[in-house]
Amino acid sequence: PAAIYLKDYRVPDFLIDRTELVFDLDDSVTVVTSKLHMRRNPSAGRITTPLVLDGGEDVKLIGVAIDNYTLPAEEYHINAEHQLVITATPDQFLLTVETVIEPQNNTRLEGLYRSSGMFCTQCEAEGFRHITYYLDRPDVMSIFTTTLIADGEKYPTLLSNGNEVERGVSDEGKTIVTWHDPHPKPAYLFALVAGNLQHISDTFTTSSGRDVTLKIFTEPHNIDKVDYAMGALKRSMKWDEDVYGREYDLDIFMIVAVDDFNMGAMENKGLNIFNSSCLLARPDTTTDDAYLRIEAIVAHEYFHNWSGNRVTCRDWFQLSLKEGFTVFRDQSFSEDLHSETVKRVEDVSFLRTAQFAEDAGPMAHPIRPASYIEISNFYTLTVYEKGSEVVRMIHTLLGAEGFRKGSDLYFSRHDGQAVTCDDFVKAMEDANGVDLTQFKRWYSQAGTPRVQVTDEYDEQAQTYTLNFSQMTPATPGQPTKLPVVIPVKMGLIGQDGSSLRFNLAGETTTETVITLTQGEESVVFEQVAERPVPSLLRGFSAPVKLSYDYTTEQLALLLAHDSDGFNRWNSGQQIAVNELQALIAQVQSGESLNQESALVSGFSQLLADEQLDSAMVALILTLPSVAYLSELAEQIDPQAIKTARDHLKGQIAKALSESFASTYERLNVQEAYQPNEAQIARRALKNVALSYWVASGDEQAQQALVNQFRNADNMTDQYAALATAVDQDLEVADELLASFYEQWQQESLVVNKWLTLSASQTSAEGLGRIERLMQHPSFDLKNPNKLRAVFAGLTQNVTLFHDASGAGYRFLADQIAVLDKRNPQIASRLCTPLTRWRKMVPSLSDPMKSALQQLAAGDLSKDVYEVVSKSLA
Ligand code: HT7
Ligand code: ZN
Repeated sequence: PAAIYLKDYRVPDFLIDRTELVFDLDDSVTVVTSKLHMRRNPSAGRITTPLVLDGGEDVKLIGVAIDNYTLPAEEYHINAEHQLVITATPDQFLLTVETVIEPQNNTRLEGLYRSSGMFCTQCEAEGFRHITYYLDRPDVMSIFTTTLIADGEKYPTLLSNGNEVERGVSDEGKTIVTWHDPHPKPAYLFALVAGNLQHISDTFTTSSGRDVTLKIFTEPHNIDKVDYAMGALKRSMKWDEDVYGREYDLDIFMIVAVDDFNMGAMENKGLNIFNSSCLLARPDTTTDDAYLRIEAIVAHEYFHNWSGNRVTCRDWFQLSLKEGFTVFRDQSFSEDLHSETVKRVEDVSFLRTAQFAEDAGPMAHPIRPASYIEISNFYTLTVYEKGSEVVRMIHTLLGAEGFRKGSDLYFSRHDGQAVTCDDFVKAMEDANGVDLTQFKRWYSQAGTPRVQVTDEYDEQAQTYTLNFSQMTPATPGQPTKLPVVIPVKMGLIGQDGSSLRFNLAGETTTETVITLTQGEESVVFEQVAERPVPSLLRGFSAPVKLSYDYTTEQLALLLAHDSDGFNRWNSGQQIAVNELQALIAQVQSGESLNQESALVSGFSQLLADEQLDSAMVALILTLPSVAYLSELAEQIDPQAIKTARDHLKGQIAKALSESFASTYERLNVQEAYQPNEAQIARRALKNVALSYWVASGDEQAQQALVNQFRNADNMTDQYAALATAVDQDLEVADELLASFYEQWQQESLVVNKWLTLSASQTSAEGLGRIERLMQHPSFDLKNPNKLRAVFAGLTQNVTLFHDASGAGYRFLADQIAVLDKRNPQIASRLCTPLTRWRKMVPSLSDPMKSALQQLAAGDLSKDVYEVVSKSLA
C-alpha cells in the first residue's frame, strides 16, 4: 500500500454546497440515495479534471445521474481504489447517486453498521465512503439534510445531525423522519442512529439565554445508567462558556450509547455517539476512575463542537489541531472541577508511560505526521496526549489571558473553515504579538527531548547557575533534530524546605518559567541566600525527560516540602525508580536483593498525617508501574521488573504493616456512595492501604479483603478487593473471580473487568486460559470492548505473555491475523506490544520479532501492514 504525504496536499477540485441523503433502512439491505449540489472549486484552478468520489468495496452502485440525465455506463467507472470516476461534468450540477449497503455484515465498524439491534455510524476518519460515494475529506464542508425511512415498530428512534424538521409515514407504513443541520460540516461528522431506544431529557440555558434540549439515548436496560453523563454534559457546557466563551449552537444536543465501537466516542455534530463503556455509570457497576473518565470524555466530545466541528481540520495530517487542543481542554476542565494536581499527575503518568514509549518506538511520529499509509493508525497518544502538551506549553508561554486572546481570535477568524496547525499557532502569535516560529518545531519533530541539568552555587556572590543542555534522539526518518522551545517552570528550595527567593532579570520571585531555546544554555539566579535544591519542570511544564543528579536526601526534601504538588509526587517516584532500577539489576545478576528502602520513612510520615490530601497520598504510595519501568529501561526484562517491584512493595508493606492496617480501618467507613472528591480520595487511599496490608502477608488483611469484596455496595471497593486478590495471587482469587462473574454476568461492562482480571491471572493453564476465555459465552469477537478486555489482561500477564518460548507473542500474532479480516482498526491496535521487540532483552527480542515476521508473511489490511512493516524496517 502507498503512503500519502502532507506535502502533496491540494485543494479539492469540487465543492459540495448541500448534501441531501435518504436512507431506506432495512434488515437485509439499506438503500442510500444521495443528492449532492456540487460545483467546481474556483480556488482549485483546474477546469477539466474528472470528478472522483471516494467509495468502498462494500458499497454497491445502483445508478448515477447529473441533473436529470442518468449517466450511461461508459460515462463513469469504479477504479481500483473503489472510487467513482465521472469523466465530464458541468461547472455546477446536482449529482444523484444511488447505492446499496449491508450494515448487518459490516464487521469493520466503519460507516453504517449494526450493533445490538440498532443501526449506527462511525465516519471519522474515512468511514463515510463506506456509506455512499462522496468527497470524503475534511476540507469539503456541506450542509446536510438527512431523511431516515424505517419500520417504526422496530426502529422508533430515528436520529441524525441537527434539528428534526419533518416526520411522516410512507405509503408502505414506514416511519419517515428528516433532520437538517444548518452548520456546514465535513462528512466525517455525519451520523445516524436507528433503534428501539429509551432516553432521558434535560435542558441547558446558554449564557445568551437560549434553551437547548439535551437527550441521552441507550438501550432500555441501561436507562438507569445515564444520569451521571447528563450532569457531566451540563458541567461541560457551562465550563466552555465560562473559560472559552463558547456557546452551543443548535436547539438540541444528543448522545447515544452503543456497545460495539472501535474507540471511546465520536463528536458527530449534535449527535455524539459513545462506546457504552465511556458513558454508562451506576455506583454498583462503575468504579471511581470510570466515573471521572466518563465525565472527561463527555466533556471532550462536547468541546469538539468548537475545537473540531465549527473549526475543523484541512486534512488528516492536522488531526492534532482538533485532538491535541481538545484533550488540553478536557484536561483543564477536569483540573478545574477536581484536584488540579491529582489530575496532572495522572495525565503525566499516562503520557510518560505510554506516549514516551510510542515516541521511542518504530511508529514514532510528530504530532503533525508528514505521511501515513492508513490514517486510523494515527489516532495516537502522540497526536492526542503529546498534542495536548504542546498546546499546554503555548498556554504556559502566553499565560491564561494571552492564551484566551489567542483562542478567541482562532475561533472567530476560522469559524466555518477547515484549517491547519499553522493557523492555530498564527492566531496565538497575532493575538499576543509574539513569534512562535521556533516553537513550531514541536509540530514537525518526533521523539522525546532530553534535558540534562547541572548546577553551581557561588556562596560569595550568592549566585546560583543552572546549566541546561537539550537533545532529541533520532527517530525513524528523522536522524537529526534541532533544539526546541522548552518552558521549564521552576523554583529553588532551601535546606529547611522553604521556597527561596531569588532575583532573575531584575525581578525578585520564588517561581519562574525559563524558556530554553538552545542546545546548551545557562541561567544565573542572583541573591540566592544558600545552596538550593532546584525544583525543576514544575507541573511537568514540557513533555521532556529531564535529568538532574539528585541525592536521595534531596529528593526526600522535595517530597516533603516542595510547594509544587506535582514535583512532590515526582520526587517520591524518582526515589522509587532509583531503588527499583537497582533491584532490577540485582535480580538480573542473581544477587540478593536490597532489604532497605528510603521510602519506608517517607511513607510512614505520609500515613501518619491525617491532614494530607488522601488522593495525593494514594498517588505517592503507588509504586511506578511495570509499564513505566519498562519505558525507562535500556532493555526491557519484564520478569525482572515485576520481581523487583513485588519485592519493594513487599518490603514496604512488611515494614509499615500496622500503619497500613490502621489507615485502612480509619478510612473504611460506611457511607452512601457518591462519586465526589472527598469520597473518591478516601476510597483511593483505603484501597492502596489494603493492597499493601495484604502484601505484608497479615492474615487479617486477607480477611478484610474478602469482607470488602462481599459487602461492598460500590464497584470501586469490590473491584479493588478483587484486583488485589488476583494481583497478589491469593488462594482465594479463583473463588472471588467466580463469584464476581456469577453476580455480574448480566452486566456486560462489568464482565469486561472480569475478562481482564481472568486473563491477567497467573495460572498453570497457560495460554489455554486465554483460549477458554475466548470461548466463554460472555466473549464476543464482534465487540471491541471484549477483545480489548482479554488482550489487555494477556499483555499485562508478565509470566504468560513474556514466556521465554515466545508462545505468548505467537498467540497474539495469530489472533491479530484472524481479527484483521474482520476489524482491521482493532487488529492494528493490538499489534502495539509486539512493536517493542527492539527494546526487549535478547532472549525475548528474537521471539517477539519472529511473531511479527510471521504476521508480516500473511495477507494484511493496510492498517496492520503499516504497523508491522514499520516495526520490522
Ligand atoms: N474524534 C474521534 C475519533 C474516533 C475515531 C477515529 C478512527 C476510528 C474510529 C473512531 N471513533 C472515534 C474521537 C475523539 O477523539 O473525540
Ligand atoms: Zn477528540
